[in-house]
Amino acid sequence: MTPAQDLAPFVERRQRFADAVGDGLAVIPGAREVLRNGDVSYEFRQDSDFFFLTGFEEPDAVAVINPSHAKERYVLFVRPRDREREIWNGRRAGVEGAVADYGADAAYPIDELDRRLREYILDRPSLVYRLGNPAFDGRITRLLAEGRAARSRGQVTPATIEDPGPIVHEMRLRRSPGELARQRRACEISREAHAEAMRYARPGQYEYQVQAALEFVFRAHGSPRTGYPSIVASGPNACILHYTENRRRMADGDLLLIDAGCEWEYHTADITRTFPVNGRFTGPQRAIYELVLRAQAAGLVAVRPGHRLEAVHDAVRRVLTEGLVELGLLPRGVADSLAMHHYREFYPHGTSHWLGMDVHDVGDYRIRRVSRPLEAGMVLTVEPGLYVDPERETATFALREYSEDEMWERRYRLGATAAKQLEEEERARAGTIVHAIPREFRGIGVRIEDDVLVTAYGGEVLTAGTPKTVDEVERICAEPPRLPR
Ligand SMILES: [Mn+2]
Repeated sequence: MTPAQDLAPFVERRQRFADAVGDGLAVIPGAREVLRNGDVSYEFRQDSDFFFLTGFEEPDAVAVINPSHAKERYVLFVRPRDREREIWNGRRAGVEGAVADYGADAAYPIDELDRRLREYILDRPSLVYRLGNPAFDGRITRLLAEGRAARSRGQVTPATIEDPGPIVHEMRLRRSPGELARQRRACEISREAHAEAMRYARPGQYEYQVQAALEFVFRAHGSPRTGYPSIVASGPNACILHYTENRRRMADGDLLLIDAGCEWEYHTADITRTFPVNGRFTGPQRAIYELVLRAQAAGLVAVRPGHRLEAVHDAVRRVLTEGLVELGLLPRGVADSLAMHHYREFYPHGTSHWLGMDVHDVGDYRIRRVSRPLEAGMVLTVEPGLYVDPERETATFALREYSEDEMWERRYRLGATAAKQLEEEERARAGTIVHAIPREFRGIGVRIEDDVLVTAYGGEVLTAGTPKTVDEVERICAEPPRLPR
């Protein structure tokens, strides 16, 4: 089997990684197959860090990066060729392919891993391995314990374990031109799929039928899989943030919230659009929709190199709060509603996450506790939303100002459960105000999400062109679908 990809980017990434590993020994396990039922496994997808460094897509592989070794600086441990197993389960590169097609200095059958690692750790002061992998940690512990016997005979074995996560994740956070091209392709296909979903949906259909149309477009363009389970949430389901059952029958007058993106060569898109199933927003739907749209526009403007990530969230919640006050959804004025975080009743999630090989991609959001400045090459989402509980006639707001930063610190210090309990107590002590939720807004859930590249000049919306204004949305909803229904 010949890999379809160019090896150069992987060679370059491994070189940068090896520079950081220095005289240590890095062990990077790939993903393993997980049994689903009977003889069936869950669909396999390679671990993102492992793929980033190797380009190798098979299960049960381990990469060893050993920069100070005389010959075997990059070694792959893989499943060996096996005619019978390959007839049942598909082709394998084998040790030959790992060297010839993936650029390893040497390759061995995965069964030889423990024996070879025992040799490799000798005279290596540190082991670079990410603890927290339940299928692998025991092996590493055993290896180090056995290594002590070698120490007693005077040989050096690793005295420290270093986490490769921060090294690899900082590399993944800033997109190279090649990575960006993949990211753009995922966004492009996903844009087409969202547009078709808008054409396709109509009252009386089930959510899964729209999901099928959407994912047909992904697959027909050659995307191997979605980046995460598609959320196709109509009517009150839009108020369930990670709704993935997708089996409700859609009614006339419903909004449909779709949060879905496809993967393209290990990069994923993440787009959310909300549109009326019958093609026309009602007055209250439109009021909420346009408010979320204005908030998103404010968030997009705040994406600039040098601006902190939290500036995006600040811009979004200010606009949302102003609008919520104006629509009568909040009991107090804008300043109080922001200081008391009352908008959280309707906007309980954050505005952005990193986007890349994983939908919630790696990379720190804060550095030494301070929100991170954006840099050219980073990709993030901007995704404000408003969700009005379909069942609650009133909402209770605590009259208590607080800082979200302090709440995070506290959660870290006390643990989530104790922090939550303390927060409940404080809420109970503070006065509360019960506010009636205008009936016309109940059950409306809207989210609008785009993917944005930070450039030297500002934000470039990679998902631009996905219908978004009220006019654009209503126009495309009126078009006949391209897929049969
Ligand atoms: Mn998202």
